[in-house]
Amino acid sequence: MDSQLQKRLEKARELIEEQTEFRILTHYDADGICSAGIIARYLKDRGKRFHISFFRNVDREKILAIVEQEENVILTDMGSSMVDELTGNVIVIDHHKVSTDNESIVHINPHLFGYDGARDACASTLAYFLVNDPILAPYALAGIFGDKQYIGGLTGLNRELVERLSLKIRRDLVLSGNVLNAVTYSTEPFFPGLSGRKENVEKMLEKLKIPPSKDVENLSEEEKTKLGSYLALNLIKNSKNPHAARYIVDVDINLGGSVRYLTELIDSAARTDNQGIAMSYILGNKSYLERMEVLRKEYKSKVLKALYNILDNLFQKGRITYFFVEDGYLASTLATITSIYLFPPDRVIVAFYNDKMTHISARCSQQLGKKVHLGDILSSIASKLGGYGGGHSVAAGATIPRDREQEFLELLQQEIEKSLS
Ligand SMILES: [Mn+2]
Repeated sequence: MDSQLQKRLEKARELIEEQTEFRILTHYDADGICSAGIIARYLKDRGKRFHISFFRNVDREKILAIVEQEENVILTDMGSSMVDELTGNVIVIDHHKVSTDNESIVHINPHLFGYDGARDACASTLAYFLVNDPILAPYALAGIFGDKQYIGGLTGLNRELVERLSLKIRRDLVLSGNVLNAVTYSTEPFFPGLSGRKENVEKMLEKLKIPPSKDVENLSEEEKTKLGSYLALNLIKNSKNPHAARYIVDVDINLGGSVRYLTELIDSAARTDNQGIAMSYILGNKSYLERMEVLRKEYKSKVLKALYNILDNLFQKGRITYFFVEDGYLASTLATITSIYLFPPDRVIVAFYNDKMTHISARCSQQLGKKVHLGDILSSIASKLGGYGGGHSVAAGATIPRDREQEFLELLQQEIEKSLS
C-alpha cells in the first residue's frame, strides 16, 4: 500500500483515539452502509459514541451544516466532492473522483495515491484498512461487491485486502439457497420468462429433474451443469447482450457464507429504505438476518416487476436506450441490471426518475467506458441544464430541472458521438 495513504489512515486512527463522540454521514447504498458499519463497529469496540445518518444524494448544504455543528465528523462513501469546504475534526473516506485535496482535515481517497477509485478500492475497502479487523472483512467485501468492483477481477487495494486475508476466490453459479427461490428471485442475472415467474421455474426444474427444494450449494455437479446450461440458453435467446450468459458463473468468496448473498441482503435493506436494519446487523445484532431475508424477497419482487415493465416501455434515441421508473430507489439498480444483462454493450442506458426534479442514472459497458466517460459528460450536461451530476466512466448520475429530458438526451447523444469519433 502507498505510504502516504498509510499515513492518512494512521492520522484517522489517531483522531478517533483522541475523541469520544462522532457523527457519521454516509451514502445509503451497500458500500455506504458497509463502510460506515465498519467504522461504527470500530468505534463501538473502543467505547466511543456515534450517530449515523444516511444520504440518498450528496446534499451539499445539509451535509456542510451538520459538519459545522458537530465536533467530530466521519464521512464515508462521500465527501471528496466538497473537501475544500470542510474544516475541523473531519475524516473523509471516499473513492469518488477528486478534483482537490485538503490537508487540514483527514482526506482518504485512493485517487490521491495513484489508485483508480472506480476499480481498485471502494469506501468499504478503505474503511477496512483503517480498522484492520478480520471479523469485519465480510462487510468490506460486501462493499466491493455492492459497487461491482469485482467485475474483471480484483485490482489495487481490493486485491491487497483479499491477499492479506488469504481469501480464496471461487467461481460458481451466482445463485444461492433454495433453487426454486434462487431462480425465481434472480435479478442478476435477470432471466426473462423465469425470474419472477415461479410456475415457469417449477416447470424448468421438473424438466431438468432437479428437486425444487434443494439448495443450489447442495446440487450435484451434473445438476449444476444442467441448470447452468439451461439458464445460459435462456439468456442467449432473450438477452440482447451477447456477454450476458457468461455471468451465470462468477466469482464469490465464502466467509462463513457467500459474500455475494450477503451483499444482496445489505443492498436490499438499503434500497427498501431499511439501512438501519443492515447497520444493526453489521454492528453485531444477528437477529436481523431473518428480517433482511424478507426484505430481499420484497425488494427483488419490486425489481422484477419493474424490469418486465421496462421491457414493454423502452425508448431509443441514437446510441441511448432509455426508460422511466416510478420508484427512485430502483433507478440506478435498473440501469445497472439492464446494461449488464439485457441490452447490447454498445448502448448507453439511461433511467429517468421524476420527483420535484428529474433524476438520471446512466450506465454503459466497460468496453464503451474506455472511450466514453459518463461521469464527466453528465456533470457538464447537467450544469448546462441548471442541475448537477457526475460519477465514474461506466456509471454516473445527475439531477436536472423537470421536463428537460429531451434536451438532456440530445446533449448526451452529441457528447457520446464526440467521445467516439
Ligand atoms: Mn461506493
